[in-house]
Amino acid sequence: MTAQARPTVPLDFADRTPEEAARRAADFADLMGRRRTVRDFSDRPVPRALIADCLRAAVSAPSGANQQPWHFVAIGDGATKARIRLAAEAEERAFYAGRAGAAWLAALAPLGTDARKPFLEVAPWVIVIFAARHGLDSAGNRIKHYYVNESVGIATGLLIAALHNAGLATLTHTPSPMGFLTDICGRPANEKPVMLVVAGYPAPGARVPAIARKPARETITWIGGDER
Ligand code: IYR
Repeated sequence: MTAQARPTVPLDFADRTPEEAARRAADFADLMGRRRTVRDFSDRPVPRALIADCLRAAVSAPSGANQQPWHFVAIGDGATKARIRLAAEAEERAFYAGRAGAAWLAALAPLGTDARKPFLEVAPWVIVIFAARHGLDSAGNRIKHYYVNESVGIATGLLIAALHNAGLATLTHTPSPMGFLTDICGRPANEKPVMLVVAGYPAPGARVPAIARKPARETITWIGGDER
C-alpha cells in the first residue's frame, strides 16, 4: 500500500536578523513583565473587535493532534455577567468560609482576595474558557482528544498575552466549582469550564499586591548552549 501524500503549504516564516531578534525578544519580555493581575476594573468600554483579535491570537495555539479542544465564550452582556457574578460569589462564599481549608486560605492571604467578585460585572468583558474533554462526530460518537489541559493552557496563555499587548488589564478567575458556567453559557456537556479571563481597563488609581516574581535562577536552568 502506498502512503497517501499529505498536502503541504509553504511555511510563512520571518527570518529576523540577530539584532532584530534580540530586540524583539527583550521588548516582549519587558512587555509581559509589566503585566499584573488586576482585580479593580473600570467600566470603560472595550470594543468587541479588539477582543475578537485577541481571541484570534488565542485560537492560533498549537494543540494535541491539532484538535483545538477549546471554546471561548466572550461575554459583554451586562445581564449575563451579573448572573455569573451571582453564581460565582455564592460558590466563593462557601470557599472562603471554610471549603478551601486553612492551608489554601493561608496561601491566598498575600493576594488579599475574598468572596466578592465585582469585577465580573464591572469589567466590560468576561471570557469563559471551555475545554472539550472529547469531541463528537456527526453521529454523536466520542472522538478522543489528546493533551486537552496542555492545549487549553497554551491557548489561554496566548489570550492573556494578546489582551495585555492590546493594552488591557487582565484577571484569571477560577470560581470553584464552576459547573454553573456550562448552563449560563449554553455549552454542551463534553465541554468543561476551566477558567474565566476578565478583561478591561483598570479602575483609576488601581493598586496591586506588592508581590514579586521569583528570580530567574530559581525557575530557569541551563544545560549547555553557547552564551554567544
Ligand atoms: N477561586 C478563588 C480563590 C483563589 C484561588 C487561587 I489558587 C488564586 O490564585 C486566587 C483566588 C477566587 O477566585 O477568589
